[in-house]
Amino acid sequence: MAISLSHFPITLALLLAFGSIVAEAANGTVTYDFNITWVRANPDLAFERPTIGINGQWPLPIMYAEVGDQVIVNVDNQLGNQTTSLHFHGLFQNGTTAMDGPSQVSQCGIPPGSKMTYNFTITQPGTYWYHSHDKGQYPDGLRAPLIISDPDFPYKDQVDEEFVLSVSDWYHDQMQTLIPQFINKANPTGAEPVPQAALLNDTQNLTVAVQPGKTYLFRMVNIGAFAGQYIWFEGHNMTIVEVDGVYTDGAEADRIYLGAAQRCSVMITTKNETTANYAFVASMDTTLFDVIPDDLNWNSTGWLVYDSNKPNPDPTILEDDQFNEFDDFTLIPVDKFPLLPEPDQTVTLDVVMDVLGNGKPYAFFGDISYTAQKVPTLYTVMSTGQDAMNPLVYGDYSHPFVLEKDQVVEIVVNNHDGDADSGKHPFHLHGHNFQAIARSGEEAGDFDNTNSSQTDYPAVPMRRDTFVLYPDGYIVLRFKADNPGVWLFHCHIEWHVDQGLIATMVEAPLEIQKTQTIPQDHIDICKAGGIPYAGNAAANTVNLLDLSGANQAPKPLPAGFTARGIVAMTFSCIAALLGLATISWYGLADMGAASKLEEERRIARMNGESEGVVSENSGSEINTKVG
Ligand SMILES: *[C@@H]1O[C@H](CO)[C@@H](O)[C@H](O)[C@H]1NC(C)=O
Ligand SMILES: *[C@@H]1O[C@H](CO)[C@@H](O)[C@H](O)[C@H]1NC(C)=O
Ligand SMILES: *[C@@H]1O[C@H](CO)[C@@H](O)[C@H](O)[C@H]1NC(C)=O
Ligand SMILES: *[C@@H]1O[C@H](CO)[C@@H](O)[C@H](O)[C@H]1NC(C)=O
Ligand SMILES: *[C@@H]1O[C@H](CO)[C@@H](O)[C@H](O)[C@H]1NC(C)=O
Ligand SMILES: *[C@@H]1O[C@H](CO)[C@@H](O)[C@H](O)[C@H]1NC(C)=O
Ligand SMILES: *[C@@H]1O[C@H](CO)[C@@H](O)[C@H](O)[C@H]1NC(C)=O
Ligand SMILES: *[C@@H]1O[C@H](CO)[C@@H](O)[C@H](O)[C@H]1NC(C)=O
Ligand SMILES: *[C@@H]1O[C@H](CO)[C@@H](O)[C@H](O)[C@H]1NC(C)=O
Ligand SMILES: *[C@@H]1O[C@H](CO)[C@@H](O)[C@H](O)[C@H]1NC(C)=O
Ligand SMILES: *[C@@H]1O[C@H](CO)[C@@H](O)[C@H](O)[C@H]1NC(C)=O
Ligand SMILES: [Cu+2]
Repeated sequence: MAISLSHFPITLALLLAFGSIVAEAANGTVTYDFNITWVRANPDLAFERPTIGINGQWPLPIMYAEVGDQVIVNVDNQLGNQTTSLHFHGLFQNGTTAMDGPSQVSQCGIPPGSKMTYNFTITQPGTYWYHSHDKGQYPDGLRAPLIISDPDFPYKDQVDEEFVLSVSDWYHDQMQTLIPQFINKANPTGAEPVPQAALLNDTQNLTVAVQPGKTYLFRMVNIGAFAGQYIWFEGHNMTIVEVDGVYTDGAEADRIYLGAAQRCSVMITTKNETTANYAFVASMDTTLFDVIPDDLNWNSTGWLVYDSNKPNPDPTILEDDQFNEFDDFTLIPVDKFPLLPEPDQTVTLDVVMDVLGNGKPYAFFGDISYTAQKVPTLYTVMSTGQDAMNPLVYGDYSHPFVLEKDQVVEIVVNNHDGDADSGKHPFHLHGHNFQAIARSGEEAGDFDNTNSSQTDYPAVPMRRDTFVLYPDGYIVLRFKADNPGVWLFHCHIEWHVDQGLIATMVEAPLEIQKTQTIPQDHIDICKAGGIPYAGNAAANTVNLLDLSGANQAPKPLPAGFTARGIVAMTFSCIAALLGLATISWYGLADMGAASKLEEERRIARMNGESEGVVSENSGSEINTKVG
């Protein structure tokens, strides 16, 4: 990492003396040179594994900038065997949608040996993170916090010092191994791989030296792949002051929940005496796991150390009912931005988990499982003229919604994920934060908008960019389409991204054409990777409404076979083959070659055809399915 010298002293001074100096507006340039390579890491001291590092290091550097800065990130992909890309989670990329990061959406994946530059202006303060947005890659280590400091932070007079604190789940296997085992005929129920450990700041047993009688700001970020985490500090309450970059009126909580990708900044005031040290805990939400392995410790402990000569006590074992449930829906933004008016366009998305005709488990909005297209969606916008307003050109399986400039858009998500034990989903929108105007509890059924009116919603709704949907319930979100760009809406559980739980918002495409350009180095990486960068989703540049050859999800189950039936059949077949009593992902290796072949034949017979469309493109879901 190299930070340009002109800017470094300002950032450093701010970090060291947060809140105690008056800084002038920065308007500097912050440059990061990121050489992305494989390194080895063992953060839970249980297993050393290849991990994706930057400039030979892991944990990765935290990115810092200030509101008004120009940020330049020069990425050099030296992984050798995988493409990559970087997404700056939560940044609106207003006017720079090409810098948003998801591969096959706003860029081509950066091939090994290639370089690409991200260049954008910082307009938002707060707590963010950056991560790979390519082929389910970030849980291999390519994720870290991104902090935007703000001379006008509303609580600056109350804060003495600040800490960044990441929480994460951690896997011992690599994603390229886990994804094909997960999206596999041997796993028809779609049981997600269970992580091996929970990490606090990419380690465990973290000690944080604190002084008595001071107020600390903890910027907490869940950079994990899957698990939501409960976080609490023994003997200390938290005052929430920011979620996902949105400052909130101070709200007291004794425990918070951070879904994957969510952020929360809290103020903690230390005690006046140094007679004891206090444990704090990040505890993975085990209701997401289909099985809890016997040897899994789903808690990670740290300590507020008042006196390093005193012992660090074990955390007290607590039950859920010993906490006051804090509901982020009740937060109020400091800016008091009012409820948006009735929507001009409503997008209703039903979350469904099901097997397709190839016997493998997928995730759907309605009946569409997102499938990456041949041409990145943004490049289709740029090369289709007036037809860019026609959703057809983006391919059905990118699940596109074309939004008109400045429309008020409402997204309703109903949770039909049948598995009552695993139905929580943290939904994330790129390019915006949204007003969270309704969220039901569990088992509420679908949202009924036939009789809703503005008065049913908070006058000043909470805003954030990632919001948790509960099992068999709904969420209702609103935003104004005032940021021309191509923005994904997806669940932030990386397994569900891999399974296709994604829709694409194509916002004001004609405006993008008029006001934005694609830098030459972005086009060059497409050329290097042999990826088409013009035309409709099927790379047809002549007949833009001819989508033949566009990538599709595997075919559905043949008529006459219900998903439940095939799951039961596949299940009993596998159970018989492997002698398993219950299907569980944990410890279940891929099937042996012989049984695999038999299984494939059997499903092919049911389909009355050979294997699905997926293999047509590349022979692997990893390349075709994952956005
Ligand atoms: C990037 O890292 C690789 C592996 O450590 C090294 O061989 C290469 O020289 C580095 N490149 C740059 C530009 O630092
Ligand atoms: C400098 O940054 C401030 C925000 O800190 C912004 O309001 C202003 O427009 C920026 N000026 C330029 C020239 O970019
Ligand atoms: C890529 O390289 C890493 C580091 O050498 C290795 O562990 C991994 O298995 C490779 N992955 C693939 C898909 O080849
Ligand atoms: C970044 O973008 C700005 C604004 O478009 C431009 O002036 C600048 O030259 C770019 N810098 C790099 C390194 O690409
Ligand atoms: C977490 O790690 C970062 C980067 O090393 C460090 O700046 C920060 O202070 C750590 N947080 C805590 C609570 O120790
Ligand atoms: C943290 O402490 C536990 C309990 O002593 C130990 O099992 C674990 O290996 C430690 N982890 C790290 C990373 O130090
Ligand atoms: C935390 O807040 C609760 C509820 O307001 C209060 O009962 C408790 O005493 C507080 N604990 C501390 C350590 O301040
Ligand atoms: C700590 O001391 C300060 C200053 O004397 C006082 O205002 C505050 O109430 C004390 N805090 C606690 C928790 O006793
Ligand atoms: C994790 O912490 C919770 C809350 O204290 C406790 O109920 C649970 O037993 C702990 N789990 C393990 C494996 O220690
Ligand atoms: C609107 O629907 C809800 C849920 O079905 C129902 O409880 C409520 O009475 C309805 N309100 C009106 C005004 O019809
Ligand atoms: C994007 O910038 C435009 C023009 O400055 C502004 O009107 C709009 O509110 C911005 N949108 C977002 C999401 O920041
Ligand atoms: Cu999900």
